[in-house]
Amino acid sequence: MKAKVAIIMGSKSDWATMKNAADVLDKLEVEYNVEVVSAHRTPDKLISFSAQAVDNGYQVIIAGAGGAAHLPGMVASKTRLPVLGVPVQSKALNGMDSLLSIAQMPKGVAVGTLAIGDAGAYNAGLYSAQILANNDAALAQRIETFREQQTETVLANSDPREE
Ligand code: RP5
Repeated sequence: MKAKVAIIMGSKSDWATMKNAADVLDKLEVEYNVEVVSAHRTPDKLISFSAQAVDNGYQVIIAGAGGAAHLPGMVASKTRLPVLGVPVQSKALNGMDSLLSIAQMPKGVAVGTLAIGDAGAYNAGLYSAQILANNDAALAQRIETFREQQTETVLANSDPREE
């Protein structure tokens, strides 16, 4: 079966962050492809990737970038697929530049913006699985189980003084 989720990022240096999206998709047994697509360094690839995304079988695109993070917005400008934008934590401005670049889209072109950094990437993976689960009962059950286990773990470790 073809992967329905694409995880793309502006640079190989984003992988340490974007791996969090892959990790939760692995946990939930959701297939994905991973690729570097840079808005500024490979603009033609960005256009062709986005324009062909529907025909290539994708249903959700997770796009992470840092700094002048134009990747998610530009991908969204070329595809009707839901685009989840992950602001990578930049060195110079701690990811505030990434966040604002991704979040502040003009009316009419939507990007779902997640939190800065690892949690944002992880939640982008989770969110993409939740979107797919609307049409996949087995995946929906795996997500329910994941949520129950997460709650049980927190409840079983409720004393903050214990390791
Ligand atoms: C952005 O520039 C990338 O998404 C990355 O977060 C940042 C720095 O890229 P490198 O210089 O590390 O390749 O396009």
